[in-house]
Amino acid sequence: MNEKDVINKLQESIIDGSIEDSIKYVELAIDMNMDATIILKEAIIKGADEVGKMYENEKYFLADLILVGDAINECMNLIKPLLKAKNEESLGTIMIGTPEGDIHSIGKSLIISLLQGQGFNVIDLGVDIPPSKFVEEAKNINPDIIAMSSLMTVTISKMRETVMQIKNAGINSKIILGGGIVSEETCKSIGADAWAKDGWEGIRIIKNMLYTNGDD
Ligand code: B12
Repeated sequence: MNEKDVINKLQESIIDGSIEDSIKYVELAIDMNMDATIILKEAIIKGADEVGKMYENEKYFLADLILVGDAINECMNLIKPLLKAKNEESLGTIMIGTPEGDIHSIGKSLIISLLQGQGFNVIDLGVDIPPSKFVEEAKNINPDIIAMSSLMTVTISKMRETVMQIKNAGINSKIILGGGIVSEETCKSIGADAWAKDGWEGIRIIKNMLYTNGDD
């Protein structure tokens, strides 16, 4: 089997929600010394996107999505160590969470792996996080950036409330949003500093927010 076959097989296993096969092909890709970013982009994210379309076309239902979510999380656990940055010094601290009302976690796991891979220290608050918890943790952690990941329209008002509470508490961390429902318009209406349409754009924007001469 060549690299392309392994990527295709991994993508298929994710779409099928087969945890056993997903693990088998991720392990094979790792044994073949494939680049972790390629495994992530070409197999895992493409598989997740495909499943999203199938759900929207009513070919998949919630139970299927739960299996897919578990398969993706298992794969992420295996490739996370390979994404770890080689440099010991942290590029900065990012605190991230999914706002109250939303339990989607796959995109958050992906952006966390990408950020850790670049050398950021990431503190994950988890999912369904109320505004007060963001504020409380930001006071303890003093992060350079506060990030929110959301896929549900109903959480827009919660994100707006979170941003307001963060600012009212005098916390100066920059705020970035990501996830399926975020756009330029929502970012402005929520009052955040930035937003990103995908994980890689997010990394570029975060670097630019922290270092004026960041990678472009
Ligand atoms: C998988 C999934 C689930 C799984 C989640 C499993 C898990 N562990 O996460 C389960 C089955 C649990 C689920 C539940 C529900 N879901 Co759902 N789900 C999806 C689905 C199919 C895929 C989401 C996904 O993981 N995409 C893949 C990841 C990689 O994409 P991503 O999150 O966008 O992340 C990328 C970028 O956005 C970016 N990113 C993400 N976060 C951040 C953060 C920052 C800071 C940055 C910079 C970047 C960044 O990085 C990633 C890589 O590029 C979507 C459909 C879709 N097309 O998106 C529906 C979808 C999100 N779900 C939806 C709904 C309605 C629900 C339920 C309410 C269903 C129900 N009837 O119960 C519940 C929600 C319960 C709740 N309170 O949250 C709707 C939301 C509609 C809306 N706009 O409000 C969607 C859009 C489906 C639809 N079309 O109706 N779901």
